Amino acid sequence: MRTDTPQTIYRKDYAAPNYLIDTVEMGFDLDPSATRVATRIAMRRNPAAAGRDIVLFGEELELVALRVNGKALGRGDYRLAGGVLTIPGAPAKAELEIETLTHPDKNTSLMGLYVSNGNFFTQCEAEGFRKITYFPDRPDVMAKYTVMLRADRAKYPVLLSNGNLVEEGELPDGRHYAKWEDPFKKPSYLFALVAGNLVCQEETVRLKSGRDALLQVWVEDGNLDKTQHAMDSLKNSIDWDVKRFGLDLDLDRFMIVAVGDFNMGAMENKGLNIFNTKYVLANPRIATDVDFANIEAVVGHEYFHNWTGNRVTCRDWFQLSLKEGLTVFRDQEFSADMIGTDSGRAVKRIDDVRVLRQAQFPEDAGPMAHPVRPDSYVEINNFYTVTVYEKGAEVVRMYQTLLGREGFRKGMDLYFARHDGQAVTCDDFRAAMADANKRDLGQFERWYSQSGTPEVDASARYDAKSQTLELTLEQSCPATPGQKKKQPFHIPVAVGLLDARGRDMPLRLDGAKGAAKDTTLVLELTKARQTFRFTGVSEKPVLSILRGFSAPVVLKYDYSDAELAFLMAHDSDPFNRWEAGQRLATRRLLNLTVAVQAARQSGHVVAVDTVLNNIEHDGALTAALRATLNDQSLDPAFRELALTLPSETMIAEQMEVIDPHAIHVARQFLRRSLARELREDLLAAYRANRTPGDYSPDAGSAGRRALKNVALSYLAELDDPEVLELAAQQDVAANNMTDRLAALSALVNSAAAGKGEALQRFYEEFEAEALVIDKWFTLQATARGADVNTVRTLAEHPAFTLKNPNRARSLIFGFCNGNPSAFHVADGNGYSFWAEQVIALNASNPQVAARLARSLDRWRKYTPALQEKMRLALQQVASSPKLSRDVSEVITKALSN
Ligand code: B3K
Ligand code: ZN
Repeated sequence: MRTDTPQTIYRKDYAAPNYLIDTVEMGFDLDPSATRVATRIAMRRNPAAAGRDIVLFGEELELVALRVNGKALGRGDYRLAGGVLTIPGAPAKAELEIETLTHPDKNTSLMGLYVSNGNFFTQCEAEGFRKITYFPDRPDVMAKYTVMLRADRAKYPVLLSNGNLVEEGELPDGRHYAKWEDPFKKPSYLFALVAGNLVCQEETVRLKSGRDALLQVWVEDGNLDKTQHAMDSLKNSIDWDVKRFGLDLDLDRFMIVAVGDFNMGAMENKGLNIFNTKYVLANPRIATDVDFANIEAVVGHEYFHNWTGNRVTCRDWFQLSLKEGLTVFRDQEFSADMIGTDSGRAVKRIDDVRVLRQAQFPEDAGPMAHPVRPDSYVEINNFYTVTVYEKGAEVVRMYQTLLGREGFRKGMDLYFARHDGQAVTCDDFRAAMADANKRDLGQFERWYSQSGTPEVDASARYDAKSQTLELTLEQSCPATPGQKKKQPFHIPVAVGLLDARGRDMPLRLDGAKGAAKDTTLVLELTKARQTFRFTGVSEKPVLSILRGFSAPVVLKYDYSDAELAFLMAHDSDPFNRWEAGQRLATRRLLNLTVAVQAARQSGHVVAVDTVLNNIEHDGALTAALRATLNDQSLDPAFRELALTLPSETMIAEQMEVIDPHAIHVARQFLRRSLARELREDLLAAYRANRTPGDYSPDAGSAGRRALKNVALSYLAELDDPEVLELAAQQDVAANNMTDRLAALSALVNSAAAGKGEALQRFYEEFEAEALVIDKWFTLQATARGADVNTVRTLAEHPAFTLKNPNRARSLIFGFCNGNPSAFHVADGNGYSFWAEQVIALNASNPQVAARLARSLDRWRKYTPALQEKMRLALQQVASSPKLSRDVSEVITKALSN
């Protein structure tokens, strides 16, 4: 446990490494209780560096021996303090030999070398390599690695590391060895080893270059019936990267290994990707449509890192979005292309924007707000955030929006031509985009340096006489920690105009040459306020602004309800078509929330429902949703999204002061009234979208299931016997996890008598499937009626453990982040529970603890009574002993910003 006073690291302090490395040779004698690691590093002084010392990082290591050019160093020859080992006065060329001991079975942080279910795994990004050996563990030190693994053959028959297997054989005492060589130089964070009792599905594929590559998916025995989808996704990723970006696999062998204990989703180690089982294992029995889609996305993401991250890596961790934002953008495009259809692409886009708004906008508005390229950090693991990833991906997407697909590709080509094999910065990427397209992207830099979500206020004036439309766009950005004032961003705003019949009008900007032909124009907003004049606008149009969500901003425009319903029915841009419905629903939900609060305040004893039932009925929303639900020309997946109301978190972010309970009551009320009014339409959609026959996870079938199941979830609000019978039947008859879970969820969230038995049956059937039991915990933690006591009881269940990150997330995060009204219960019990869990996790796994710690980020936005209780809980964590750097940073920032 690191308990030293946390230090802040600043981007401006970057200095090149004193020494560069050519080769690294490592020998591992693997043993769960004490693994000996012998490392030989060929170093030479970096002519570009100012300092002369050899600087190595190490954590939780026993140093056994240290030699420079064959000479053993004594305690007087080096300094060791605060995890930094410094060797002064070293020669310009140094062969460094280091022997260390680590204790993998005691490693509960899951960083460095650790044991999961008896097998060895590593996780080195960001700074885990220093838990294996002393090393210049920073991404701008790239080297070629040769790795020798030795272990007991019976217990650890499989020995894997990066690159190619060059030798293997027997050793005395039932041990064996395998030697691996990685032909590419890489930073230490991409090092990996796996040793254990594993089996694999493998396939040889012919690459574009004509070479053959061996693809393998490694899992524990008994899981080979769950690897096909990951293998297919990998092959599709390889093909896609060649087609879209001309990037081929550069290795003879590419491995994916699944592990049950993992802090995040997956890791792109060169040639040896290590994955959370959640993003590998799938078959219809255990995985939902969403799981199948996520596996495709994550397999793609890690594979795409091979070029964007591994061949070209980050100079320092402040540049993390250089590889993450870009690779998320690439995986988003991959998933969209895999669906293929325009409407499928739109559905994917809506999904991605939903994640951004649900998680990144609040981050940008909270105490942990940071630019896409942060200026400082205490613990880098805290900066693997939705801002660096998802907002980072939006920033990359904006290049494509501004430069066009071809221009973007030219920029990518130049980026690789210039920087292959290097560790570079976000500025280098931007320069490649600018130079390849001969564009000035100077102002675009602000997307990297300024935090906060910009707001764009739009207003329009139509002049019938001159047939012109003036669209004025005004941008601003709220203050964020450390950044009071912001400079204007370079914002691409895609705009369309609809005529009275809902058709796109051809667009022409004042002064533009040629006839109007495009129906969407990308306006470039670069000033604080700008007016764009459209000419030849023959009638007063309805505006469709920010089509496709062309920039990660909040768009304010004074739409009338009628205009929104019109856009929802007609906009040719599917994103804005969906968006119009969301705006309408948000408006309604906010009004209802205020009504709930008013009813409570007036001290009425009448049920809030009675009050809500009396407030003016909103026909516009119901009618628009009915029309969408019944519009057979629309993709079922799109209709499902249109029917899904903004989440409670999303509504909360729209409020000046968050009142989670009122939001919950309002949203439930609206769901129930919609279910009542649309009952017959929902039943019809339910029946029409069944997917009989063998299960297939393709987007079309998944979309039909999604629509059918959202219909079921609405209908279950009615608690009527006919509907509950449908759910019960589906629960018994389902041939796939998507339908099974949807049925169970409908039952559990209703007043159905048999829900207890259904839950029990589900548990018994899937007891041996950890990933399904995770779903079982989440379902109950987020169920209507679940409270702190429900979760405390579940935490006592024999299947629950805080030590497994997936399990901890399923129940604890499920409740704290996924059940806002129960978590924010007035007595503050949710917060006490949270504090206990953060403190418990802090002792075993700081990274996971710090994620949970962020559940109270937005505490200052809540009602005063809740705020006070949250502050106490935060202080309780702050004052607990032995706080990790990870948790301490999050809590300190929450309390101070
Ligand atoms: N690069 C890893 C994330 C590592 C997280 C370290 N705390 C996975 C990914 O983004 O592909
Ligand atoms: Zn990534």
